[in-house]
Amino acid sequence: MNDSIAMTGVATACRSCGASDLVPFLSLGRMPLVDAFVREEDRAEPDPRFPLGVALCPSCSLVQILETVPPETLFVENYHYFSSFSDALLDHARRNVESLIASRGLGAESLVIELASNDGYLLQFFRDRGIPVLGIDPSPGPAEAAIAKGIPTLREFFGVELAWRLRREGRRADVIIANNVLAHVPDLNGFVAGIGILLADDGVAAIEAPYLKDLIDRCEFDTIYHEHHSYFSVTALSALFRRHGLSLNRLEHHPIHGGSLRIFVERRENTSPIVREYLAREEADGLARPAYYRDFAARVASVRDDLLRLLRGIRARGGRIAAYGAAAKGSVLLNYAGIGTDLIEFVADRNIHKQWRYMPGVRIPIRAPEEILREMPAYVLLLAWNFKDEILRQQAAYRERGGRFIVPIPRPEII
Ligand code: JHZ
Repeated sequence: MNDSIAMTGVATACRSCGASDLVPFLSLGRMPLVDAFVREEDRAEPDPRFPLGVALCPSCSLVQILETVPPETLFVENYHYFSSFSDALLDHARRNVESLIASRGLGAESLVIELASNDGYLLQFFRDRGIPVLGIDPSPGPAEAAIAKGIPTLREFFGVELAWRLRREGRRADVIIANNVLAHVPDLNGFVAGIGILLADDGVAAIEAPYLKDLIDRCEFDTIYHEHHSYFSVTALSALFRRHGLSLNRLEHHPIHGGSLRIFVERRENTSPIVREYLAREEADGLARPAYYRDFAARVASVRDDLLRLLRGIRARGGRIAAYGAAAKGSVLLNYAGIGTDLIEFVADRNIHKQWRYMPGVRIPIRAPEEILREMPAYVLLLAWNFKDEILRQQAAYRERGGRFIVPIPRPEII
């Protein structure tokens, strides 16, 4: 990878409704690509960096980043995220599948299509119940892992063109699943139009996306990076789907990834009271108004300052510090705060595709989680704070021996 990657552009209009009065409210500076984990042989090469600024569209309430890095750069050349490394995520996926099978009466005649199916972490549960599936994912590593598991997977980006091709082949989905992908598509309207084309007349799309209100209220600023073009309220989602003849009929609010919405979208309008409640609450809270976001940048800066003070204090007293979770959000936190090997010795991660690489930008080495017990640093900074319960359980021996975790978000805290 070199420095010559071109951005496809800097936004001047909302990527959902097209309004041109975007209101910027946070800049995280020039950020490397957060999933571009650096190989040993590339260590001397500088990371390409891109401006990372966030803005609100007051017309439709979509929050969005202003710079667009080409999807091929993000998801084909530099993507090492495999969903199957988190037990909590697998469990969340299994429960989602069971509830869809029951509520939709799915069987051997049905077709479930997942957009951004990654390594088949979710479709495997449908397949195990004899329900035909098709995965779509452009990332080579995860898509090949899915195919190796026997999950039919198209290694492609999804949009109107692919949706029409499948439909012409006679394939329409009874259920479309799209988890943590809506935020990732630069052409939001093309993607949603594709869902409209591919969905059977009485089908449902079950879509998960991190909830904007949780991000702002809990200061989860490290989930803002170039892979995530959009940050959704229910208001923004409802307007987006309506534009393409689809109705957001039902929603669930889950704790996964720091707070996510699971929305259920169908052709026929049948809006449930909970959707109306969320829309009314967002209106009352002012999620579409710039005032809601006014103090966010100051809160983000104070998390950074408190964390740096804490880490530097530990180092000044001779304490050793490691980190857990070579997460994309970890790359944001470390780079934004300028935390390098002077403060953190290594980052532990279970994902074998990330181990023995380096965190982008700050170049902290990534090792297996077993290193924590072997090295016994006094503190471990929990970069994957969204999997706190699972990771603390797994690291019980480290804590029993006196090791402490630092949870950075929503405010730095030692536990
Ligand atoms: P995790 C990813 O963000 C990328 P990231 C992506 N862009 C997206 O949208 C969000 O997910 C939703 C490791 N781990 O899931 C696995 C352990 O080592 O918070 C991961 O490398 N041991 C698609 O990267 C990292 O931590 C464990 O026990 O911020 C977690 O990354 C567990 C639970 C995880 O997502």
